[in-house]
Amino acid sequence: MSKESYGICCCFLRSYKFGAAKAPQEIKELFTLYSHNGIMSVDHLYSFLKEVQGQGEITFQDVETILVEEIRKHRHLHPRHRKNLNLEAFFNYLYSDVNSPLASPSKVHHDMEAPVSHYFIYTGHNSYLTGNQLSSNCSDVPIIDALRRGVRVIELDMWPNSTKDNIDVLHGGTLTKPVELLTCLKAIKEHAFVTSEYPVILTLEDHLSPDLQAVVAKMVTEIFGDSLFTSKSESFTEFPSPESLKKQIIISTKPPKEYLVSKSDEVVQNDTQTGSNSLEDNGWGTEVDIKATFEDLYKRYALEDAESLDEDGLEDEDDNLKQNADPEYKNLIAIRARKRKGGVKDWFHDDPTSATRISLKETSLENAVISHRSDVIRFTRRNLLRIFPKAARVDSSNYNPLIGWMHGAQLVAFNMQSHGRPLWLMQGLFRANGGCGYVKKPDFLLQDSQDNEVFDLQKELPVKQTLKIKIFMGEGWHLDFKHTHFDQYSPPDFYVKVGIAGVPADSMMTKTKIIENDWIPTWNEEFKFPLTVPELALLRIEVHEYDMSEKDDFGGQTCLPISELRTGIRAVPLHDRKGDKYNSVKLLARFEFF
Ligand SMILES: [Ca+2]
Ligand SMILES: [Ca+2]
Ligand SMILES: [Ca+2]
Repeated sequence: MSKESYGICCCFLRSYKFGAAKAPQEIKELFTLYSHNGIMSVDHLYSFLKEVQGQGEITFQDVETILVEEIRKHRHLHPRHRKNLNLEAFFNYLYSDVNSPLASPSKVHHDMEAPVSHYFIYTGHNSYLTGNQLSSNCSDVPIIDALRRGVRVIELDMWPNSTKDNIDVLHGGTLTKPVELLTCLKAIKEHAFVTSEYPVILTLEDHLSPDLQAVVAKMVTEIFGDSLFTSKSESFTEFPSPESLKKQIIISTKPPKEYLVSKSDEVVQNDTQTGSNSLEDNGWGTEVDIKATFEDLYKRYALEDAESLDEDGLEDEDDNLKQNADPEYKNLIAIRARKRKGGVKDWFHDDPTSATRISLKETSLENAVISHRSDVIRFTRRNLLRIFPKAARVDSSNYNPLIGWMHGAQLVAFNMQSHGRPLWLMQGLFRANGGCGYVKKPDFLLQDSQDNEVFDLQKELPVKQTLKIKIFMGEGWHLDFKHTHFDQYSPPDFYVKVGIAGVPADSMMTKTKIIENDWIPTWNEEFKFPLTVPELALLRIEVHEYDMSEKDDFGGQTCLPISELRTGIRAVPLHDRKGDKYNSVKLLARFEFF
Protein backbone atom coordinates (compact mmCIF):
# COMPACT_ATOMS: atom_id res chain seq x y z
CA MET A 1 0.00 0.00 0.00
CA SER A 2 1.37 3.42 -0.91
CA LYS A 3 0.41 6.89 0.16
CA GLU A 4 -0.54 9.72 -2.08
CA SER A 5 -0.12 13.29 -0.99
CA TYR A 6 -2.02 16.39 -2.00
CA GLY A 7 -0.62 19.81 -1.16
CA ILE A 8 -3.05 22.11 0.59
CA CYS A 9 -2.28 25.84 0.58
CA CYS A 10 1.40 24.92 0.11
CA CYS A 11 1.87 24.55 3.86
CA PHE A 12 0.81 21.05 4.82
CA LEU A 13 0.12 17.77 3.13
CA ARG A 14 -2.89 15.61 3.44
CA SER A 15 -2.37 11.97 2.56
CA TYR A 16 -4.71 9.24 1.48
CA LYS A 17 -4.27 5.49 1.44
CA PHE A 18 -3.79 4.13 -2.01
CA GLY A 19 -3.89 0.38 -2.40
CA ALA A 20 -4.10 -2.20 -5.17
CA ALA A 21 -7.59 -3.23 -6.23
CA LYS A 22 -8.98 -6.05 -4.10
CA ALA A 23 -11.52 -8.60 -5.24
CA PRO A 24 -15.06 -7.80 -4.05
CA GLN A 25 -16.69 -10.31 -1.67
CA GLU A 26 -18.85 -11.89 -4.37
CA ILE A 27 -15.77 -12.64 -6.52
CA LYS A 28 -14.01 -14.19 -3.52
CA GLU A 29 -17.03 -16.41 -2.88
CA LEU A 30 -17.16 -17.51 -6.51
CA PHE A 31 -13.46 -18.29 -6.38
CA THR A 32 -14.00 -20.46 -3.31
CA LEU A 33 -16.82 -22.24 -5.11
CA TYR A 34 -14.76 -22.90 -8.25
CA SER A 35 -11.42 -23.83 -6.65
CA HIS A 36 -9.86 -26.32 -4.29
CA ASN A 37 -7.39 -25.34 -1.57
CA GLY A 38 -6.96 -21.90 -3.09
CA ILE A 39 -6.25 -23.31 -6.55
CA MET A 40 -8.44 -22.90 -9.63
CA SER A 41 -7.57 -25.60 -12.18
CA VAL A 42 -8.49 -25.69 -15.83
CA ASP A 43 -11.52 -27.86 -14.92
CA HIS A 44 -12.69 -25.31 -12.38
CA LEU A 45 -12.28 -22.41 -14.81
CA TYR A 46 -14.12 -24.38 -17.49
CA SER A 47 -17.10 -24.90 -15.16
CA PHE A 48 -17.01 -21.26 -14.03
CA LEU A 49 -17.08 -19.97 -17.64
CA LYS A 50 -19.98 -22.25 -18.54
CA GLU A 51 -22.06 -21.85 -15.40
CA VAL A 52 -21.46 -18.28 -14.25
CA GLN A 53 -20.38 -16.57 -17.47
CA GLY A 54 -22.89 -18.35 -19.69
CA GLN A 55 -20.21 -19.17 -22.26
CA GLY A 56 -21.83 -22.44 -23.28
CA GLU A 57 -19.91 -22.60 -26.54
CA ILE A 58 -16.44 -22.49 -24.95
CA THR A 59 -14.21 -25.56 -25.43
CA PHE A 60 -11.80 -27.13 -22.99
CA GLN A 61 -9.02 -26.13 -25.37
CA ASP A 62 -10.09 -22.45 -25.23
CA VAL A 63 -9.98 -22.58 -21.44
CA GLU A 64 -6.48 -24.06 -21.47
CA THR A 65 -5.34 -21.20 -23.73
CA ILE A 66 -6.85 -18.63 -21.37
CA LEU A 67 -5.15 -20.27 -18.41
CA VAL A 68 -1.72 -20.37 -20.06
CA GLU A 69 -2.09 -16.71 -21.03
CA GLU A 70 -3.11 -15.65 -17.50
CA ILE A 71 -0.31 -17.64 -15.86
CA ARG A 72 2.22 -16.08 -18.24
CA LYS A 73 1.23 -12.69 -16.78
CA HIS A 74 1.92 -13.95 -13.25
CA ARG A 75 5.44 -15.34 -13.47
CA HIS A 76 6.08 -14.41 -9.88
CA LEU A 77 3.57 -17.03 -8.70
CA HIS A 78 4.50 -19.78 -6.30
CA PRO A 79 5.40 -23.03 -8.19
CA ARG A 80 2.13 -24.69 -7.17
CA HIS A 81 0.25 -21.93 -9.01
CA ARG A 82 2.14 -22.29 -12.27
CA LYS A 83 -0.55 -24.51 -13.77
CA ASN A 84 -3.52 -23.00 -11.96
CA LEU A 85 -4.98 -19.66 -10.96
CA ASN A 86 -4.93 -18.25 -7.47
CA LEU A 87 -7.46 -15.61 -6.39
CA GLU A 88 -5.27 -12.74 -7.57
CA ALA A 89 -4.74 -14.25 -11.02
CA PHE A 90 -8.46 -15.11 -11.30
CA PHE A 91 -9.43 -11.55 -10.37
CA ASN A 92 -6.95 -10.20 -12.92
CA TYR A 93 -8.47 -12.44 -15.56
CA LEU A 94 -11.94 -11.05 -14.81
CA TYR A 95 -10.53 -7.54 -15.23
CA SER A 96 -8.77 -8.33 -18.52
CA ASP A 97 -9.69 -7.14 -22.02
CA VAL A 98 -10.77 -10.62 -23.17
CA ASN A 99 -13.49 -10.60 -20.52
CA SER A 100 -15.39 -7.66 -22.03
CA PRO A 101 -19.20 -7.44 -22.09
CA LEU A 102 -19.28 -7.83 -25.88
CA ALA A 103 -17.77 -10.87 -27.55
CA SER A 104 -14.11 -10.37 -28.31
CA PRO A 105 -13.04 -10.63 -30.99
CA SER A 106 -16.43 -9.49 -32.25
CA LYS A 107 -17.83 -10.99 -35.42
CA VAL A 108 -20.42 -10.08 -38.04
CA HIS A 109 -23.32 -12.38 -37.18
CA HIS A 110 -26.45 -10.75 -38.63
CA ASP A 111 -27.94 -11.97 -41.90
CA MET A 112 -26.26 -9.69 -44.47
CA GLU A 113 -28.27 -10.87 -47.48
CA ALA A 114 -31.32 -8.63 -46.99
CA PRO A 115 -31.80 -5.37 -48.93
CA VAL A 116 -29.73 -2.43 -47.62
CA SER A 117 -32.98 -0.80 -46.44
CA HIS A 118 -33.27 -3.52 -43.75
CA TYR A 119 -30.24 -2.19 -41.86
CA PHE A 120 -29.30 0.72 -39.67
CA ILE A 121 -26.18 2.15 -41.32
CA TYR A 122 -23.44 4.10 -39.53
CA THR A 123 -23.82 7.53 -41.16
CA GLY A 124 -21.75 10.71 -41.06
CA HIS A 125 -22.88 14.29 -41.68
CA ASN A 126 -20.48 16.85 -43.22
CA SER A 127 -17.79 14.20 -42.85
CA TYR A 128 -14.96 16.56 -43.90
CA LEU A 129 -15.30 19.04 -41.01
CA THR A 130 -12.73 19.00 -38.22
CA GLY A 131 -14.79 21.10 -35.80
CA ASN A 132 -17.75 23.46 -35.89
CA GLN A 133 -20.02 23.99 -38.90
CA LEU A 134 -19.01 27.60 -39.61
CA SER A 135 -15.26 28.17 -39.42
CA SER A 136 -13.41 24.90 -38.84
CA ASN A 137 -10.94 23.42 -41.33
CA CYS A 138 -12.01 20.84 -43.89
CA SER A 139 -9.71 17.86 -44.09
CA ASP A 140 -9.44 14.20 -45.03
CA VAL A 141 -8.46 13.37 -41.41
CA PRO A 142 -12.02 13.22 -39.99
CA ILE A 143 -13.06 11.13 -43.01
CA ILE A 144 -10.28 8.62 -42.32
CA ASP A 145 -11.11 8.63 -38.62
CA ALA A 146 -14.80 7.95 -39.33
CA LEU A 147 -14.06 5.11 -41.78
CA ARG A 148 -11.72 3.51 -39.27
CA ARG A 149 -14.48 3.64 -36.64
CA GLY A 150 -16.72 1.72 -39.03
CA VAL A 151 -18.78 4.65 -40.41
CA ARG A 152 -20.20 3.55 -43.78
CA VAL A 153 -21.78 6.73 -45.14
CA ILE A 154 -19.52 9.68 -45.89
CA GLU A 155 -20.90 13.04 -46.96
CA LEU A 156 -18.98 15.44 -49.20
CA ASP A 157 -20.20 18.89 -50.28
CA MET A 158 -18.62 19.76 -53.61
CA TRP A 159 -18.02 23.34 -54.78
CA PRO A 160 -15.95 24.92 -57.58
CA ASN A 161 -12.55 26.09 -56.33
CA SER A 162 -11.56 29.77 -56.53
CA THR A 163 -10.27 29.44 -60.12
CA LYS A 164 -13.35 27.41 -61.15
CA ASP A 165 -11.23 24.65 -62.68
CA ASN A 166 -11.20 22.12 -59.87
CA ILE A 167 -13.42 20.87 -57.06
CA ASP A 168 -13.18 21.76 -53.38
CA VAL A 169 -14.98 20.19 -50.47
CA LEU A 170 -16.34 22.64 -47.90
CA HIS A 171 -19.47 23.68 -46.07
CA GLY A 172 -21.05 26.14 -48.49
CA GLY A 173 -21.85 29.67 -47.36
CA THR A 174 -19.50 29.43 -44.36
CA LEU A 175 -15.88 30.25 -43.57
CA THR A 176 -14.81 26.61 -43.41
CA LYS A 177 -11.41 26.22 -45.13
CA PRO A 178 -11.67 23.85 -48.11
CA VAL A 179 -9.92 20.58 -48.86
CA GLU A 180 -9.52 19.30 -52.44
CA LEU A 181 -12.03 16.65 -53.53
CA LEU A 182 -9.13 14.57 -54.86
CA THR A 183 -7.58 14.38 -51.36
CA CYS A 184 -10.89 13.20 -49.89
CA LEU A 185 -11.46 10.56 -52.58
CA LYS A 186 -7.93 9.18 -52.19
CA ALA A 187 -8.38 8.93 -48.42
CA ILE A 188 -11.69 7.09 -48.91
CA LYS A 189 -10.10 4.68 -51.38
CA GLU A 190 -7.29 3.87 -48.95
CA HIS A 191 -9.34 3.50 -45.75
CA ALA A 192 -12.85 2.44 -46.83
CA PHE A 193 -12.51 -1.27 -46.08
CA VAL A 194 -9.87 -1.40 -43.35
CA THR A 195 -12.42 -1.82 -40.54
CA SER A 196 -15.35 -3.31 -42.44
CA GLU A 197 -15.74 -4.95 -45.85
CA TYR A 198 -19.34 -3.78 -46.17
CA PRO A 199 -20.20 -1.08 -48.71
CA VAL A 200 -19.37 2.59 -48.27
CA ILE A 201 -22.00 5.04 -49.53
CA LEU A 202 -20.80 8.49 -50.57
CA THR A 203 -23.50 11.12 -50.34
CA LEU A 204 -22.39 13.92 -52.65
CA GLU A 205 -23.97 17.31 -52.41
CA ASP A 206 -23.12 19.02 -55.63
CA HIS A 207 -23.00 22.70 -56.50
CA LEU A 208 -21.15 22.18 -59.75
CA SER A 209 -21.51 23.10 -63.40
CA PRO A 210 -21.84 20.21 -65.90
CA ASP A 211 -18.17 20.56 -66.96
CA LEU A 212 -17.00 20.23 -63.34
CA GLN A 213 -19.39 17.30 -62.88
CA ALA A 214 -17.54 15.68 -65.78
CA VAL A 215 -14.26 16.23 -63.91
CA VAL A 216 -15.79 14.55 -60.83
CA ALA A 217 -16.97 11.62 -62.94
CA LYS A 218 -13.47 11.09 -64.34
CA MET A 219 -11.85 11.46 -60.93
CA VAL A 220 -14.25 9.07 -59.19
CA THR A 221 -13.96 6.45 -61.94
CA GLU A 222 -10.16 6.63 -61.99
CA ILE A 223 -9.70 6.49 -58.24
CA PHE A 224 -12.25 3.82 -57.32
CA GLY A 225 -11.99 1.72 -60.50
CA ASP A 226 -13.56 -1.71 -60.03
CA SER A 227 -14.76 -0.97 -56.52
CA LEU A 228 -17.23 1.62 -57.84
CA PHE A 229 -20.75 0.19 -57.87
CA THR A 230 -22.62 0.96 -61.06
CA SER A 231 -26.13 -0.15 -61.77
CA LYS A 232 -27.38 -0.92 -65.25
CA SER A 233 -30.96 -0.12 -64.44
CA GLU A 234 -32.24 3.35 -63.64
CA SER A 235 -33.87 2.26 -60.41
CA PHE A 236 -34.35 -0.70 -58.06
CA THR A 237 -37.56 -2.19 -56.75
CA GLU A 238 -35.45 -3.38 -53.81
CA PHE A 239 -31.93 -2.25 -52.98
CA PRO A 240 -29.19 -4.91 -53.21
CA SER A 241 -27.83 -6.50 -50.01
CA PRO A 242 -24.72 -5.42 -48.07
CA GLU A 243 -23.30 -8.89 -48.72
CA SER A 244 -23.59 -8.49 -52.51
CA LEU A 245 -22.05 -5.01 -52.28
CA LYS A 246 -18.99 -5.95 -50.23
CA LYS A 247 -15.95 -3.75 -50.94
CA GLN A 248 -18.04 -1.51 -53.19
CA ILE A 249 -18.31 2.27 -53.15
CA ILE A 250 -21.81 3.52 -53.91
CA ILE A 251 -22.51 7.06 -55.01
CA SER A 252 -25.70 8.73 -53.88
CA THR A 253 -26.56 12.33 -54.56
CA LYS A 254 -27.74 14.44 -51.77
CA PRO A 255 -29.92 17.41 -52.56
CA PRO A 256 -28.05 20.66 -51.94
CA LYS A 257 -28.91 23.69 -49.82
CA GLU A 258 -29.11 21.76 -46.60
CA TYR A 259 -27.58 24.69 -44.85
CA LEU A 260 -30.30 27.32 -44.88
CA VAL A 261 -29.01 30.15 -42.71
CA SER A 262 -31.57 32.55 -44.08
CA LYS A 263 -34.48 30.43 -42.86
CA SER A 264 -35.02 32.20 -39.60
CA ASP A 265 -32.14 34.00 -37.98
CA GLU A 266 -33.95 34.22 -34.70
CA VAL A 267 -34.50 30.49 -34.42
CA VAL A 268 -30.91 29.83 -35.44
CA GLN A 269 -29.61 32.09 -32.73
CA ASN A 270 -31.76 30.59 -30.00
CA ASP A 271 -30.92 27.06 -30.95
CA THR A 272 -27.26 27.91 -31.25
CA GLN A 273 -27.19 28.99 -27.67
CA THR A 274 -28.66 25.79 -26.29
CA GLY A 275 -26.48 23.81 -28.68
CA SER A 276 -23.21 25.31 -27.57
CA ASN A 277 -24.08 25.19 -23.89
CA SER A 278 -24.79 21.52 -24.20
CA LEU A 279 -21.37 20.74 -25.61
CA GLU A 280 -19.52 22.95 -23.20
CA ASP A 281 -21.23 21.25 -20.32
CA ASN A 282 -18.03 19.43 -19.33
CA GLY A 283 -18.33 17.27 -22.42
CA TRP A 284 -21.49 15.37 -21.44
CA GLY A 285 -23.67 16.86 -24.20
CA THR A 286 -27.44 17.16 -23.94
CA GLU A 287 -29.38 14.57 -21.97
CA VAL A 288 -31.03 12.04 -24.28
CA ASP A 289 -34.30 11.70 -22.39
CA ILE A 290 -36.65 10.34 -25.01
CA LYS A 291 -39.66 10.28 -22.69
CA ALA A 292 -39.37 14.03 -22.19
CA THR A 293 -38.84 14.54 -25.94
CA PHE A 294 -42.03 12.69 -26.82
CA GLU A 295 -44.08 14.39 -24.13
CA ASP A 296 -42.88 17.66 -25.58
CA LEU A 297 -43.70 16.65 -29.14
CA TYR A 298 -47.23 15.57 -28.26
CA LYS A 299 -47.84 18.82 -26.42
CA ARG A 300 -46.65 20.80 -29.43
CA TYR A 301 -48.70 18.65 -31.76
CA ALA A 302 -51.84 19.25 -29.73
CA LEU A 303 -51.29 23.00 -30.05
CA GLU A 304 -50.51 23.19 -33.75
CA ASP A 305 -52.71 21.95 -36.52
CA ALA A 306 -51.35 19.05 -38.48
CA GLU A 307 -50.98 21.04 -41.70
CA SER A 308 -48.47 23.48 -40.26
CA LEU A 309 -46.28 20.54 -39.30
CA ASP A 310 -45.98 19.59 -42.95
CA GLU A 311 -43.94 22.63 -43.85
CA ASP A 312 -40.24 22.85 -44.28
CA GLY A 313 -39.40 19.22 -44.26
CA LEU A 314 -37.46 17.84 -47.16
CA GLU A 315 -34.53 19.44 -48.80
CA ASP A 316 -35.05 20.57 -52.33
CA GLU A 317 -33.87 18.11 -54.91
CA ASP A 318 -31.19 19.40 -57.22
CA ASP A 319 -32.81 20.04 -60.57
CA ASN A 320 -29.37 20.20 -62.17
CA LEU A 321 -29.33 16.46 -62.20
CA LYS A 322 -32.37 16.09 -64.36
CA GLN A 323 -31.59 18.93 -66.72
CA ASN A 324 -28.00 19.70 -67.64
CA ALA A 325 -26.10 17.08 -65.72
CA ASP A 326 -23.04 15.54 -67.30
CA PRO A 327 -24.14 12.07 -68.53
CA GLU A 328 -21.01 10.30 -67.22
CA TYR A 329 -21.62 11.82 -63.82
CA LYS A 330 -25.29 10.90 -63.90
CA ASN A 331 -24.37 7.28 -64.59
CA LEU A 332 -22.31 7.07 -61.43
CA ILE A 333 -25.25 7.74 -59.19
CA ALA A 334 -26.61 4.44 -57.96
CA ILE A 335 -28.93 5.72 -55.25
CA ARG A 336 -30.98 8.75 -56.18
CA ALA A 337 -32.81 11.00 -53.84
CA ARG A 338 -36.45 11.85 -54.54
CA LYS A 339 -37.73 15.32 -55.15
CA ARG A 340 -39.86 16.87 -52.47
CA LYS A 341 -43.54 17.01 -53.29
CA GLY A 342 -46.69 17.75 -51.34
CA GLY A 343 -47.12 17.13 -47.61
CA VAL A 344 -45.79 14.56 -45.16
CA LYS A 345 -48.14 11.87 -46.45
CA ASP A 346 -46.73 12.31 -49.98
CA TRP A 347 -43.11 12.27 -48.88
CA PHE A 348 -43.61 8.79 -47.46
CA HIS A 349 -45.48 7.44 -50.45
CA ASP A 350 -44.05 3.98 -51.11
CA ASP A 351 -43.74 3.45 -54.87
CA PRO A 352 -43.53 -0.34 -55.42
CA THR A 353 -41.73 0.07 -58.77
CA SER A 354 -38.80 2.08 -57.46
CA ALA A 355 -36.96 2.19 -54.14
CA THR A 356 -35.73 5.66 -53.31
CA ARG A 357 -34.06 7.78 -50.66
CA ILE A 358 -35.33 10.90 -48.96
CA SER A 359 -33.59 13.20 -46.55
CA LEU A 360 -35.24 14.91 -43.57
CA LYS A 361 -34.11 17.38 -40.98
CA GLU A 362 -34.24 16.05 -37.39
CA THR A 363 -37.12 18.37 -36.43
CA SER A 364 -39.11 17.43 -39.55
CA LEU A 365 -38.73 13.78 -38.62
CA GLU A 366 -40.09 14.55 -35.14
CA ASN A 367 -43.16 16.14 -36.68
CA ALA A 368 -43.56 13.35 -39.22
CA VAL A 369 -43.48 10.56 -36.63
CA ILE A 370 -46.12 12.29 -34.52
CA SER A 371 -48.51 12.82 -37.42
CA HIS A 372 -47.67 9.90 -39.79
CA ARG A 373 -45.89 7.24 -37.72
CA SER A 374 -47.13 4.20 -39.69
CA ASP A 375 -46.34 5.78 -43.06
CA VAL A 376 -42.77 6.48 -41.97
CA ILE A 377 -42.18 2.92 -40.73
CA ARG A 378 -43.77 1.33 -43.81
CA PHE A 379 -41.72 3.60 -46.10
CA THR A 380 -38.43 2.62 -44.45
CA ARG A 381 -38.93 -1.07 -45.19
CA ARG A 382 -37.96 -0.65 -48.86
CA ASN A 383 -36.77 2.96 -49.12
CA LEU A 384 -33.92 4.75 -47.41
CA LEU A 385 -34.58 7.59 -44.99
CA ARG A 386 -31.75 9.90 -44.08
CA ILE A 387 -32.01 12.23 -41.07
CA PHE A 388 -29.64 15.17 -40.68
CA PRO A 389 -28.93 17.70 -37.90
CA LYS A 390 -30.81 21.01 -38.03
CA ALA A 391 -28.76 23.96 -39.29
CA ALA A 392 -28.80 25.57 -35.85
CA ARG A 393 -26.31 22.97 -34.63
CA VAL A 394 -23.36 25.12 -35.68
CA ASP A 395 -21.35 23.67 -32.80
CA SER A 396 -21.57 20.25 -34.51
CA SER A 397 -23.69 18.80 -31.70
CA ASN A 398 -26.10 15.95 -32.44
CA TYR A 399 -29.67 14.86 -31.64
CA ASN A 400 -31.28 11.77 -30.14
CA PRO A 401 -30.77 9.05 -32.79
CA LEU A 402 -33.39 6.73 -31.29
CA ILE A 403 -36.31 8.70 -32.75
CA GLY A 404 -35.00 7.81 -36.21
CA TRP A 405 -34.12 4.19 -35.38
CA MET A 406 -37.49 3.49 -33.73
CA HIS A 407 -39.14 4.49 -36.99
CA GLY A 408 -36.83 2.52 -39.25
CA ALA A 409 -34.58 5.36 -40.51
CA GLN A 410 -31.39 3.75 -41.78
CA LEU A 411 -29.21 6.82 -42.25
CA VAL A 412 -29.26 8.82 -39.04
CA ALA A 413 -26.49 11.26 -39.99
CA PHE A 414 -24.25 12.55 -37.20
CA ASN A 415 -21.39 15.00 -36.80
CA MET A 416 -18.83 12.33 -36.02
CA GLN A 417 -16.07 14.79 -35.04
CA SER A 418 -18.21 15.87 -32.09
CA HIS A 419 -18.76 14.40 -28.61
CA GLY A 420 -21.51 14.00 -26.02
CA ARG A 421 -24.41 11.69 -25.21
CA PRO A 422 -26.18 11.44 -28.60
CA LEU A 423 -22.88 10.44 -30.24
CA TRP A 424 -22.27 7.83 -27.52
CA LEU A 425 -25.63 6.22 -28.37
CA MET A 426 -24.65 6.18 -32.03
CA GLN A 427 -21.29 4.54 -31.24
CA GLY A 428 -23.09 2.13 -28.90
CA LEU A 429 -25.53 0.82 -31.50
CA PHE A 430 -22.74 0.25 -34.01
CA ARG A 431 -20.67 -1.80 -31.56
CA ALA A 432 -23.17 -4.51 -32.54
CA ASN A 433 -22.65 -6.95 -35.42
CA GLY A 434 -18.87 -6.97 -35.24
CA GLY A 435 -18.66 -3.19 -35.61
CA CYS A 436 -19.16 -3.56 -39.38
CA GLY A 437 -21.35 -0.44 -39.65
CA TYR A 438 -24.54 -2.32 -40.63
CA VAL A 439 -26.98 -3.49 -37.94
CA LYS A 440 -30.04 -5.47 -39.00
CA LYS A 441 -33.28 -3.77 -38.05
CA PRO A 442 -35.56 -5.79 -35.75
CA ASP A 443 -38.33 -7.72 -37.55
CA PHE A 444 -41.14 -5.63 -36.07
CA LEU A 445 -39.91 -2.63 -38.08
CA LEU A 446 -39.76 -4.69 -41.29
CA GLN A 447 -43.20 -6.28 -41.22
CA ASP A 448 -46.64 -5.72 -39.77
CA SER A 449 -47.66 -7.62 -36.66
CA GLN A 450 -49.99 -10.62 -36.89
CA ASP A 451 -53.01 -8.32 -36.61
CA ASN A 452 -51.69 -6.22 -39.52
CA GLU A 453 -50.52 -3.39 -37.36
CA VAL A 454 -47.40 -1.28 -37.65
CA PHE A 455 -45.10 -1.24 -34.61
CA ASP A 456 -46.34 1.36 -32.12
CA LEU A 457 -43.89 2.36 -29.43
CA GLN A 458 -46.53 4.39 -27.60
CA LYS A 459 -48.56 1.26 -26.99
CA GLU A 460 -48.11 -0.48 -23.67
CA LEU A 461 -46.06 -3.57 -24.39
CA PRO A 462 -45.33 -6.48 -22.03
CA VAL A 463 -41.87 -6.73 -20.44
CA LYS A 464 -39.85 -9.17 -22.55
CA GLN A 465 -36.86 -9.47 -20.29
CA THR A 466 -35.32 -7.74 -17.28
CA LEU A 467 -31.66 -6.83 -17.14
CA LYS A 468 -30.08 -7.04 -13.70
CA ILE A 469 -26.78 -5.23 -13.28
CA LYS A 470 -24.50 -5.29 -10.29
CA ILE A 471 -21.76 -2.69 -10.39
CA PHE A 472 -18.90 -3.89 -8.21
CA MET A 473 -16.09 -1.43 -8.61
CA GLY A 474 -13.95 0.64 -10.96
CA GLU A 475 -10.24 0.91 -11.60
CA GLY A 476 -7.65 2.48 -13.88
CA TRP A 477 -8.13 6.24 -13.41
CA HIS A 478 -4.86 6.50 -11.47
CA LEU A 479 -3.08 5.15 -14.57
CA ASP A 480 -4.87 7.25 -17.20
CA PHE A 481 -5.09 10.61 -15.40
CA LYS A 482 -2.82 12.97 -13.49
CA HIS A 483 -3.36 12.70 -9.74
CA THR A 484 -4.74 16.25 -9.59
CA HIS A 485 -6.98 15.83 -12.65
CA PHE A 486 -10.25 15.40 -10.79
CA ASP A 487 -9.71 17.18 -7.48
CA GLN A 488 -6.78 19.43 -6.77
CA TYR A 489 -6.46 18.50 -3.11
CA SER A 490 -7.89 15.01 -2.71
CA PRO A 491 -8.57 11.77 -4.64
CA PRO A 492 -11.68 11.68 -6.82
CA ASP A 493 -15.26 11.10 -5.68
CA PHE A 494 -16.77 8.78 -8.28
CA TYR A 495 -20.32 7.64 -8.83
CA VAL A 496 -21.87 5.75 -11.74
CA LYS A 497 -24.94 6.72 -13.72
CA VAL A 498 -26.42 3.67 -15.35
CA GLY A 499 -29.55 3.08 -17.38
CA ILE A 500 -31.22 2.37 -20.66
CA ALA A 501 -31.79 4.34 -23.84
CA GLY A 502 -34.52 2.75 -25.92
CA VAL A 503 -38.23 3.14 -26.53
CA PRO A 504 -39.81 5.60 -24.07
CA ALA A 505 -41.16 2.80 -21.85
CA ASP A 506 -37.68 1.32 -21.36
CA SER A 507 -35.69 4.55 -21.04
CA MET A 508 -34.47 5.43 -17.57
CA MET A 509 -31.32 6.44 -15.70
CA THR A 510 -30.33 5.77 -12.14
CA LYS A 511 -27.14 6.13 -10.15
CA THR A 512 -24.92 4.69 -7.44
CA LYS A 513 -23.89 6.47 -4.27
CA ILE A 514 -20.79 8.65 -4.31
CA ILE A 515 -17.60 7.00 -3.04
CA GLU A 516 -15.52 9.85 -1.69
CA ASN A 517 -11.76 10.20 -2.07
CA ASP A 518 -10.98 6.85 -3.64
CA TRP A 519 -9.15 6.10 -6.91
CA ILE A 520 -10.48 2.52 -6.79
CA PRO A 521 -14.11 2.94 -5.74
CA THR A 522 -16.24 -0.04 -4.72
CA TRP A 523 -20.00 0.41 -5.05
CA ASN A 524 -21.46 -3.12 -4.95
CA GLU A 525 -24.88 -1.82 -6.05
CA GLU A 526 -27.54 -3.65 -7.99
CA PHE A 527 -30.11 -2.29 -10.48
CA LYS A 528 -32.95 -3.80 -12.50
CA PHE A 529 -34.19 -2.61 -15.87
CA PRO A 530 -37.40 -4.11 -17.30
CA LEU A 531 -37.29 -4.06 -21.11
CA THR A 532 -40.28 -4.13 -23.43
CA VAL A 533 -38.21 -3.70 -26.61
CA PRO A 534 -34.73 -5.06 -25.81
CA GLU A 535 -33.98 -5.14 -29.57
CA LEU A 536 -33.69 -1.33 -29.57
CA ALA A 537 -32.24 -0.89 -26.09
CA LEU A 538 -28.77 0.40 -25.32
CA LEU A 539 -27.11 0.16 -21.93
CA ARG A 540 -25.74 3.55 -20.88
CA ILE A 541 -22.94 3.90 -18.35
CA GLU A 542 -21.38 7.20 -17.27
CA VAL A 543 -18.87 7.74 -14.49
CA HIS A 544 -19.13 11.15 -12.83
CA GLU A 545 -16.69 12.74 -10.44
CA TYR A 546 -18.67 14.65 -7.88
CA ASP A 547 -17.78 18.19 -6.87
CA MET A 548 -19.77 20.04 -4.29
CA SER A 549 -19.48 23.52 -5.76
CA GLU A 550 -18.95 22.79 -9.45
CA LYS A 551 -20.38 20.61 -12.18
CA ASP A 552 -19.36 16.95 -12.12
CA ASP A 553 -16.13 16.07 -13.86
CA PHE A 554 -16.22 13.53 -16.64
CA GLY A 555 -14.86 10.12 -15.61
CA GLY A 556 -15.68 7.92 -18.60
CA GLN A 557 -18.64 6.46 -20.47
CA THR A 558 -19.79 3.59 -22.57
CA CYS A 559 -22.90 2.51 -24.37
CA LEU A 560 -23.56 -1.14 -25.26
CA PRO A 561 -26.22 -2.86 -27.38
CA ILE A 562 -28.35 -4.98 -25.00
CA SER A 563 -28.86 -7.58 -27.73
CA GLU A 564 -25.15 -8.43 -27.64
CA LEU A 565 -24.44 -8.11 -23.94
CA ARG A 566 -22.68 -11.20 -22.53
CA THR A 567 -23.98 -12.24 -19.14
CA GLY A 568 -21.76 -12.93 -16.15
CA ILE A 569 -19.03 -10.89 -14.52
CA ARG A 570 -17.43 -8.58 -17.05
CA ALA A 571 -14.77 -5.89 -17.26
CA VAL A 572 -16.49 -2.94 -18.94
CA PRO A 573 -13.98 -0.68 -20.74
CA LEU A 574 -14.79 3.02 -20.54
CA HIS A 575 -14.29 5.61 -23.25
CA ASP A 576 -13.56 9.32 -23.32
CA ARG A 577 -15.92 12.07 -24.53
CA LYS A 578 -15.12 11.40 -28.17
CA GLY A 579 -15.57 7.65 -27.79
CA ASP A 580 -11.92 6.60 -27.69
CA LYS A 581 -11.23 3.81 -25.25
CA TYR A 582 -9.12 4.64 -22.20
CA ASN A 583 -6.07 2.44 -21.74
CA SER A 584 -6.91 1.32 -18.22
CA VAL A 585 -10.25 2.66 -16.96
CA LYS A 586 -12.73 -0.18 -16.48
CA LEU A 587 -15.69 -1.10 -14.33
CA LEU A 588 -16.32 -4.57 -13.00
CA ALA A 589 -19.99 -5.50 -13.29
CA ARG A 590 -22.26 -8.52 -13.40
CA PHE A 591 -25.06 -8.82 -15.99
CA GLU A 592 -28.00 -11.21 -15.78
CA PHE A 593 -31.22 -11.49 -17.77
CA PHE A 594 -34.41 -13.02 -16.47
CA1 LIG B 1 -13.46 17.47 -9.38
CA1 LIG C 1 -12.26 14.37 -3.53
CA1 LIG D 1 -14.57 15.89 -6.23
